[in-house]
Amino acid sequence: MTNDFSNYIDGEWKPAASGRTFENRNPADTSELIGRFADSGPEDVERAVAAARAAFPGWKALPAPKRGEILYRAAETLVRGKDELARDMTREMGKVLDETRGDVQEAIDMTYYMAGEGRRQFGQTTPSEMPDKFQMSVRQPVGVAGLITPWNFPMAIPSWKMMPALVLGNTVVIKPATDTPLSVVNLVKVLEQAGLPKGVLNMVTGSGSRVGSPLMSHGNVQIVSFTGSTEVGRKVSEACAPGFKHCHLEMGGKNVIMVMDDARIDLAVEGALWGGFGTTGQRCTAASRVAVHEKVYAEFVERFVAGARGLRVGNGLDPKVQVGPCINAGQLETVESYVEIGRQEGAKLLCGGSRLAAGEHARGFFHEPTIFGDCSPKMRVAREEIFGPVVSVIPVRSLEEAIEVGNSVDYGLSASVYTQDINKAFTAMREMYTGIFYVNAPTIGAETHLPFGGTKGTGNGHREACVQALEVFSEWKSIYIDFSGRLQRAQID
Ligand code: UN1
Repeated sequence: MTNDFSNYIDGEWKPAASGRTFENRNPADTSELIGRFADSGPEDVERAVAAARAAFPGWKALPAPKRGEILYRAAETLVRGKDELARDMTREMGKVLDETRGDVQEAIDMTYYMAGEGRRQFGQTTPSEMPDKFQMSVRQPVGVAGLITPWNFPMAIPSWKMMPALVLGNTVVIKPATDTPLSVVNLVKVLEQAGLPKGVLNMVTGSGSRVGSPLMSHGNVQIVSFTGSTEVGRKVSEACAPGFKHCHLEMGGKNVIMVMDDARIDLAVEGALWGGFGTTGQRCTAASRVAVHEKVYAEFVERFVAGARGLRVGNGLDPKVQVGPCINAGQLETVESYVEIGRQEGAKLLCGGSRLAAGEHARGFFHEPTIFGDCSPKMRVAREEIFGPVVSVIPVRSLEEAIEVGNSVDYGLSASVYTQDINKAFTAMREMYTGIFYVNAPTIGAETHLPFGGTKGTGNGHREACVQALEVFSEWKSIYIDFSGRLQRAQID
């Protein structure tokens, strides 16, 4: 069955003004058409922003606990629909069902969390320097939020942005990734059903150039939140700068697992397999580098390679499959080009290295789990984000060297250490300049109630999830109330 999906503007499902559509196909089997979606342009963005702007005063005026109640109802619907939503997501994105269920779960967690924020959103009160004067700070919504979301977490990341924005009283225009619009359509339907007033949430599907660009530079959009590549993030930042727009960026990663000589090798191998090849390596938190102490290097590599060879690659709907396809032809080509770069740089190809195109893999974008060994930290495969099933293993002589290698890249999202020595664990935790750090666990798997984000080329100082997300989507107002009945002059009286 083929479905046509429209934009969602001012509480109505409307095709693109141009009437054009684009196709969304299953990356595990491109003969399966997921649906046709509105191929929108600037005129659709204009209508969506106008609707969001018109809805803002009413939504802002609704008491925050009431806004939270709508989110709470949405979370309950997500819980009930989890399996079906996960299946839709696997069909359009490719990752295995366990992982798409995890993705929906992250959306559920964030929705409940932010529903609770409807009854918190705490400000401060502090004593005044003067008698008979009271002072406090309160959060205020920023206005219309433009959200630009990626394909690798098709429902989780949209909800990480949407839920804090909404509970704080902002209205939203979201542009989902063209590879995974169905999951955002599903999320919008859930919120519609939960009773969100019209115009508060709007969705416009289409390309980055015809939808994303006009959205991020629109004069009536006050905050832009983007997750995607560092290259595009820089463009978002530049588009926001002239209007001093709030801008939240969540970008690339080149995350390292450090395996020390006292580590539990079985745990480290399992962690590297899950961190490196889970989601086909298409996570910004993926463990795409492993720095291994020379004393355990041979043992680790042997077991890691054996594990990678044993991973079953295929259609994520098959419960026996562990690694799904790359998201699209372009991403698969990027992976292939990096395999070639690694070979030419002299990295040792230990397993994988080719796309899979025969039999059950014939109609999808599959690539073998690939490991390069004996990498130097200067190699491009050990420094650049590949966003695919490719891991570079780097031998090191000490924890200090592992930390230096770990910190030597342009990104700073996540890092991990495997060790039984608490002193080493704390040293690594303190010295790794990343936003997230793990001990005896891989670099992936962040939960929604701690801040999520990174340093350097990964982010621009903000964090999402947890209460830190409230900072992105609100502004502080400080209020002084003088009830002395006379003029009190601060710093003078
Ligand atoms: C991402 O890859 O953009 O920590 C997000 C994790 C997930 C989120 C990843 N909870 O790996």
